[in-house]
Amino acid sequence: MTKILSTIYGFACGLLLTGAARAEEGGELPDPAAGWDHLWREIIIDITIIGVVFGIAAIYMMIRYRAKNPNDVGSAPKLTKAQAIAWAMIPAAIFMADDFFLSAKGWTLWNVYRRVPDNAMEIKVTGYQWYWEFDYGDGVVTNELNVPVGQPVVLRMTSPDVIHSFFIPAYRVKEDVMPGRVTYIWINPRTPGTFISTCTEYCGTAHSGMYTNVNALVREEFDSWLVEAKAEAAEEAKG
Ligand SMILES: [Cu+2]
Repeated sequence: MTKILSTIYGFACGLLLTGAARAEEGGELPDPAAGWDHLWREIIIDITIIGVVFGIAAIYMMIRYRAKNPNDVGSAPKLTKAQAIAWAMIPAAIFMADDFFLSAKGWTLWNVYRRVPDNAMEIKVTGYQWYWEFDYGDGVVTNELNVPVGQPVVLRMTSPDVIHSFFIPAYRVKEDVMPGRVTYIWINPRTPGTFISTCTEYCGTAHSGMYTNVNALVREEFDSWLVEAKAEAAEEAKG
């Protein structure tokens, strides 16, 4: 039995150490999406190991201490008070340590999500029943979101009608978009491509149609698009 306990303890220590070592990696600009994936994998690994250890212990005890005939009343050795407390507290402490460790990493990641990099480009997002509008300034407004690769982008979001929620699964970001308030998310597009964004707060009849593309364009492509769009907007403004 002490062997099982020490094995569990060994697993927990191993998790703490590898987790701490990995947390020090990185540097440059944080990538919320990568951080999210990392934490997700870590939680899955943790609960799998803990589940397997406990599953094995449970099966072992079911077989080892099963009733051999219907009149069996069992004859477990009495535990002293200290032993009973230790058996309850030590495994609980191991789990709690892992839980605290994971929540600490969760808070660290949350700080990454909430701290917008200084060099972030701002795009205003408005959620309407039932479409999205993206405002890049100087009269440039689109219904698909264009972002440059390699540049952090902060989305400042609001709505004139009801509560929506802006979700870009590929970037692991989601935030409510509502009247009378400006909420924000920031993303760090790393690879060119077309991704989906969608409304994830039921907002009326055509809610399910309230999705659009997120186009991550290479820098030069984005810049020339924006220059052109600004020129067009200026032309229109002149009438
Ligand atoms: Cu909506």
